[in-house]
Amino acid sequence: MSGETLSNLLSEGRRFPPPAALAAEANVTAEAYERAAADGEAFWAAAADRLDWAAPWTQVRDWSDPPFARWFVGGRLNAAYNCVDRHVEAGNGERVAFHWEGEPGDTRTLTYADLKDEVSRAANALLALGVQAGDRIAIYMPMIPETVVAMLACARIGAPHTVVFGGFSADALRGRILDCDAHVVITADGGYRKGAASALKPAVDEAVAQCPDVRSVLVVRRTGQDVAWTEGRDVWWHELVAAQYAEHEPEAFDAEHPLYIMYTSGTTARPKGILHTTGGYLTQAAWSHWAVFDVKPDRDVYWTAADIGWVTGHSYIVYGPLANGVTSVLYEGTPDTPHQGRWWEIVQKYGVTILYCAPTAIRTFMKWGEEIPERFDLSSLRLLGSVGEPINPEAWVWYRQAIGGDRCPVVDTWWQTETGAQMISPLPGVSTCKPGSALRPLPGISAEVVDDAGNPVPNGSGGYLVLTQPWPSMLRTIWGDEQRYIDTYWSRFPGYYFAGDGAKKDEDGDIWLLGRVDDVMNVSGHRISTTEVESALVSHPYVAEAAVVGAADPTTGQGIVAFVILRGAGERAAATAQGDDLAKELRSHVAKEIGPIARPRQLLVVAELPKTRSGKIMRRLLRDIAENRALGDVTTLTDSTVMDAIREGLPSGA
Ligand code: 6R9
Repeated sequence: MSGETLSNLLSEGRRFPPPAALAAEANVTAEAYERAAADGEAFWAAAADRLDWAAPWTQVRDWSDPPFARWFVGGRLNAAYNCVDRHVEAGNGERVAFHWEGEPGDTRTLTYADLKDEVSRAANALLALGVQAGDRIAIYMPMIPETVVAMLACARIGAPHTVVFGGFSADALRGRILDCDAHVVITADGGYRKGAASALKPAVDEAVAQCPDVRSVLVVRRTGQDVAWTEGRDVWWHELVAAQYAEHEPEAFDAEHPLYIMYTSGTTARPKGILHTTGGYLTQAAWSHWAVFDVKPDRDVYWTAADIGWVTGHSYIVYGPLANGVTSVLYEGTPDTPHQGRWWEIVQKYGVTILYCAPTAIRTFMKWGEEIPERFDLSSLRLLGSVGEPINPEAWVWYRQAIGGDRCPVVDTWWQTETGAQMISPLPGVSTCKPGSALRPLPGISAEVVDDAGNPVPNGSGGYLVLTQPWPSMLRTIWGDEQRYIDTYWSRFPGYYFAGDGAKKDEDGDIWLLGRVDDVMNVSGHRISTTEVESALVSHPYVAEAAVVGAADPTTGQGIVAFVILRGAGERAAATAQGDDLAKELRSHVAKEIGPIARPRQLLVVAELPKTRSGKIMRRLLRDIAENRALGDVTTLTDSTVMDAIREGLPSGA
């Protein structure tokens, strides 16, 4: 990826400076930003003061044995105490921690005082089940308050949790339970999704049947649906937890005590168990949440509209917001149940001020049309965030205008399961935003874009994103596989962490993420990122969402195949024009926007795209279709029927 890379994204010229009122009161001002960026380790030492430590640390970071880092050496703390008890002790027990909204419309409000009681009871319940510090616990739950309570109860007694997304199969769950050798599973009978009760317990039963070491399954009753019951192993949450004392004395653990394992898919079939520890993780989750979202705990109503089974839910539904003592919204269900305005109804109802979600959601809302959010009062919003994939400039601008009333800054935050917290992002009171760019590394973070040989590229060029210094919330290893940790992240560019993402620096040195490096196509020797072609397609008024893949081509090496979802205008045009004309127009539009080399060889209109739980398009499966192959592994798809629908809609021979 060098000078040959085409430069459509870099011609994006729109600029959005911070609103004056927000800048004047911002948690991080321009002056503080300059100072922080120059501070190095002292910056993180100050950030760690956001937490309550039971014993002080003696060294900020220990990088004497790279790539194995230790942060806040010798410090001791309890993550749950920091997220819950200390806010109650400070007199904020009556502050709402979560406004929870169930999909069917039932609601619950949990104050920090409520949360302290619930977490203490759940911690006592886990102790009653024989759990000890260091034991792993698997959590397979819907988006209900007990999920947060379960995670914090684990943290409170030093038992690392591994949350497995409720949409994953019994197979996926079993693999994770076995990999980290969890002996206890916390689950629910089911949860509500798309207007119906969706069972979870049967998948646990199926998974655990082949996990001989699982001795207890703690089950929350959410939907009331029938469940099979294994006496002696299964325990109802409402029986065991409710019977416990609401007092539990939190024990302080070493800063490097494991907090959780989050599995993420790699290039091979076996998922990687990303290990996060306590002090550094909580410091960076709390600091980034405070700085990037400019949260004011006494005023804001904060909402990360993501699943807790994704790292975004860990850092920005649970640990970051709670460490900061913020009021959050937690929503169980899907955005179009019972109607396509559900999110906006929730924003209006709770007066949400800060919203954080994924580009895929934003593009879906674009497809549904701005008339839907227009029906709701969204004037409480003051800041918007994006995470999970590169956000196309058109989607960014739509988000700012249709949702943010053209007054809310949009922060595009780049990070990974492995980084634990946000790494590259604008700061809303400081940065002039550019649609589609995550801009600069946050203070205390060192990122670079390098060429094949590991040398920094000049401004205006593209390459590979690397992190050149360790950071507090970095993964410590891959659970049970140190060699894989070294090989995957630290071997491609010695001394640097290789993120696996392509990126460009523009003329100002600002960073534009281009997607995973395996999402780069090679067409007649030209390297073209899928993100650039997708952004060109989404900039056409007919297109809501696009996924682009490179398919093997006998003459050009790879040919560009585009799958598009139409917006209302596009659907009307498709009804009047010949399908071929529409495809031709869109292909020409890409040629005009980027250059003739980027004109898709083939363009298919589809109703849905295959996505993972975190909203990432599974281009691998689309490539299978484009190359006429049998489908690869679909276990991480949120909805496996999507692939059948795409195949059925294909013109014969495609
Ligand atoms: C938090 C999360 C990590 C991968 C990452 C990159 C993509 C995330 C992005 C982004 C462009 C952003 N990604 N945020 N790409 N701009 N703002 O998503 O973690 O599920 O581990 O995915 O997601 O490709 O490498 P995870």
